[in-house]
Amino acid sequence: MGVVNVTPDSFSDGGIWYGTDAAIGRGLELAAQGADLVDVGGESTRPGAQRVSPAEELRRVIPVIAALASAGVRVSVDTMRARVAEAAVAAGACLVNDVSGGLADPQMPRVAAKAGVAYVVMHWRGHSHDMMRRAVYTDVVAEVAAELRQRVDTVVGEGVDPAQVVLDPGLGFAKQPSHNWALLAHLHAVATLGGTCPGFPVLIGASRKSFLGKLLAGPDGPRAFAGRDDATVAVTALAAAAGAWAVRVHEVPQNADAVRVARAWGSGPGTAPAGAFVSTGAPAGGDGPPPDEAARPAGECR
Ligand code: PMM
Repeated sequence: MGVVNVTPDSFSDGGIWYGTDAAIGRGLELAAQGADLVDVGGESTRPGAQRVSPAEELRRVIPVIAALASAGVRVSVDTMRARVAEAAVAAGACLVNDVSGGLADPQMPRVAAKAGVAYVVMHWRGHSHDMMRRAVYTDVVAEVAAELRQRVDTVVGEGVDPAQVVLDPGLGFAKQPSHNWALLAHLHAVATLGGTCPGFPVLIGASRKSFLGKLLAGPDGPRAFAGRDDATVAVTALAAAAGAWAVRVHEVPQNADAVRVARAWGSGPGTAPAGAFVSTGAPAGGDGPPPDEAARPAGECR
């Protein structure tokens, strides 16, 4: 999943793809580079970010989504607003990526259900302006799994087909670096909602995030965004080998290569296949292969 932030203020690429034409061009480029999905967002979620109006968000994303979809690109919309998701699906989006997992806008699950598209339910504890004060956990893996479980139950209760649900641990969203690393090391627990169900597809968004900058810090402080792409690729390879369904990244070619390496690594005799707990390679609800038997939806978890 390649990222196109049509924003002036996203944390690592804010402003670069802000204009409609620049954003369309970037989306086409990411697709040509091998992105299976292009994720278009019009609202920054970096720590401390303030919200934009619905009208401004629509103005930013809809022409980009319409142009990409009509060019044959599979597009997801990164939004917390039902109204934006609805317009995005009408413009051709095939996945709703809701970083709030339906918490920010109570209409969102119903819109996703009605649209019948894949729906990313990310772990989230509140809006960006003060989310880091909510980064308090005793057992981050168990708590994230339990909170995701509640969200899945809610969205399924609102009519979302469990087979369309993709989970995301929400790296950096009300998470300190140690929380992100713990979640990455326990993707199976995220996928299975703490072992309470066979497993959902999992999306990972680590690309260029500040926990990577802190890991790679030198005497002058955290590594700058531009120097975090190799570490992003390392996370991609490890996440893909652990079975992640997709990774959300700013730079596609090297991450697509890492996914290929992980697949090959798991394909030899006597090895567990990459994607041991989730399907890989095609969006849920898309026209790719159905989820593995292991990746059964929440409806069968009870
Ligand atoms: N991270 C960002 C934005 N959208 N969506 C999902 N599903 N998961 C993420 O981790 C995620 C996201 C923030 O990163 P950006 O500012 O580089 O887009």
